[in-house]
Amino acid sequence: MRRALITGITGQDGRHLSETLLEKGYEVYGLIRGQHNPKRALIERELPSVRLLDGDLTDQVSLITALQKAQPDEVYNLGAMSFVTLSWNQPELTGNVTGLGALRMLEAIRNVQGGNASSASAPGIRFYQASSSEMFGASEEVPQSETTRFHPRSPYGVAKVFAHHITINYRESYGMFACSGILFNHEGPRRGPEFVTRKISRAVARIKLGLQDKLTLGNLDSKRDWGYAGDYVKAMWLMLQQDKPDDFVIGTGECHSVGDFAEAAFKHVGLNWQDYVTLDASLLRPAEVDILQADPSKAAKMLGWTPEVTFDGLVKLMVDSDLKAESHAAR
Ligand code: GDR
Repeated sequence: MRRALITGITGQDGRHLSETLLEKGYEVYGLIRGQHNPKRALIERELPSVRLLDGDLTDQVSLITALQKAQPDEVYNLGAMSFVTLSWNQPELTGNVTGLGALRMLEAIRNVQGGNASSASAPGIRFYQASSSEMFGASEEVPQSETTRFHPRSPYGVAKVFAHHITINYRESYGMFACSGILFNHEGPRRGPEFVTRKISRAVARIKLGLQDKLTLGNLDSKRDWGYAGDYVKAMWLMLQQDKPDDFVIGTGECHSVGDFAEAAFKHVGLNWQDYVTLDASLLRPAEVDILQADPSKAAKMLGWTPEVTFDGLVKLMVDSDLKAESHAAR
């Protein structure tokens, strides 16, 4: 039985990836942080066969211990301080967790393998790094591919660039099977309510049910390539099944503005978004990323990966899920 260790197990992607790997027959271990982590109970309820190990990306000994306990064939580093807005308030924490966290895990892998990345008899642990389209930031090129130059616009984006390059560096320095997936925004009902798509879908459901009057947003003009998280975790797994480690852009190739998302979400419940959306300048970011659109042709060609859920399908999935959840909560 193959074994995988996932950091960021309690996040949206950690939960989707666990399900995908469990379906494939993996034994799944998840690193969980903190004594009173409220998400521990969620994982125990939703994914009872996942084995939780205490650890933290800022504590290298805990990573080594987790690797020794899990003895994984594959490590998926999804753990990060992942909310771009918060990264301006806590830039040092962001650098430590999102940037140096990847380095600590790579070093921990080297440590448990006795300093060797791999040998013919011990092929070594395969490592996946969750890189992000935020690394492209203000890049001049649209759409963005694996060869597009990075110009990150937030402490989060800068930290992800470090993690991305250190992953490549460990591959080149030590021959590690280390891959980066440059994932564009991926959403779904499990997305945290601080991110714009879920903020919108939740508000639309609550407005429709009479539980809320208005939705306050920041920049309506920024454009993102939004896909479904359930599709994207499959690409992570595919990357680690290839003959050679490599980096891949993962996205739909389509992009829409925040305003487009709001319009489609309100339309799905028969409402006009302009009657409900108000703007708040305090939600604008110190530096914005105007447009992200993926060129996922390398992933299509080499991994055979294409997304299944369309933009409209994603909006409906999220709004319908929130309508169900909010109507239960209102009872
Ligand atoms: P992003 O996602 O920063 O792209 O990073 P987010 O959903 O937070 O923002 C997308 C765009 O929407 C605009 N926006 C708002 N954003 C939020 N959160 N709240 C608002 O009220 C609001 N109004 C407008 C933002 O300015 C921005 O332009 C996500 C994260 O998951 C990262 O961790 C990941 O790496 C990238 O996607 C790919």
